[in-house]
Amino acid sequence: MPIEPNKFLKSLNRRQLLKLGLAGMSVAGTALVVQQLKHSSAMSTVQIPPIPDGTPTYGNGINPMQICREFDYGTLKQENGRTIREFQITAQTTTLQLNEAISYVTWNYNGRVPGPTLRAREGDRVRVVFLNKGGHAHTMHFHGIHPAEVDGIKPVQNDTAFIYEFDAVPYGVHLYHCHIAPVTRHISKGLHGMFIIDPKAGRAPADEMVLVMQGYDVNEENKNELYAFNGLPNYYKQNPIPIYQNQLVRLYVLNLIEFDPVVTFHLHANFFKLFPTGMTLSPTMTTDVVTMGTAERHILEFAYPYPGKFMFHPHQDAIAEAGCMGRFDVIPSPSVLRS
Ligand SMILES: [Cu+2]
Repeated sequence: MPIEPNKFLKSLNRRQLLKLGLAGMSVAGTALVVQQLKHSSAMSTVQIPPIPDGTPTYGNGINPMQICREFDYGTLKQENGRTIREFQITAQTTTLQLNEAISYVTWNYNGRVPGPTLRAREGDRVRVVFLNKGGHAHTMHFHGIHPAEVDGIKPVQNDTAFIYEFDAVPYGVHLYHCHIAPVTRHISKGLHGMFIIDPKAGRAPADEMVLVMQGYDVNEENKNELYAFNGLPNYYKQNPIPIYQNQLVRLYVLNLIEFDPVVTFHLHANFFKLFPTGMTLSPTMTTDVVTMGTAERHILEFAYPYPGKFMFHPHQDAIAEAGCMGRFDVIPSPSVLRS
């Protein structure tokens, strides 16, 4: 059974916290990092840079710098010898400030776009308690293998609830989204998120991160005017994500851009190993650009040998210029962390 974050934290002394890169971080930030690390077998080898001071939060409290490394492992229960992961999801309607000029009414899960990154281990039983407070009929349709009655196409009316329960198979990077017609509208207004199923044996320790690509059809003309990684246009362009030089980064990348049939994901000044749909334990290719249709998702692994700021973006450059643009800030590991 995985270690609960708070118990695990209390068991660490200051030196161990320093090795994890956690000393000096807020309790909330620390808990997130430990949640992220608790599946890895050699946690102390991964260092996570602290969130830079002054990193802004916009809109309805979404902080992309925080949610890129945030994973929801649910509440663990044991029933009949099986591990159950129970997740609580509420559909809501909230306004999000997309930039200085545009505020936009989103339909979302748990008040954020994208919804929480749900994470389970292969073979767990997943139970999602879905409450619809969104004001419209919505659903949760998961990608994966499950019975028809929990496929998430039957409308859940406003002010009602539904429980989706199924086995977490197969391992990989998956997703969930609302499946009420027009699905383009329900997804692009924000009802989507990532669903990661870890392989039983886990993966090598890495600085793990989620990037969900999304388009905003602000004018409701079935065409996107703005694009974003993790909800807010240009956020990571203005606030580069700090990563450590020479440390393995594992990106979970999902394309949920409606109305544009395909985008690529391109990484500057580097190459990445590609694990298609996260369904392999060995990479199938090494490249610096991967083409992704809507709902396609992959694991990308890389490390940066040189410090500095490096862009990532779709190479449909009009889409990048309309907000789907970010940067990594590659920084040397502080010497205190090397011991
Ligand atoms: Cu919906």
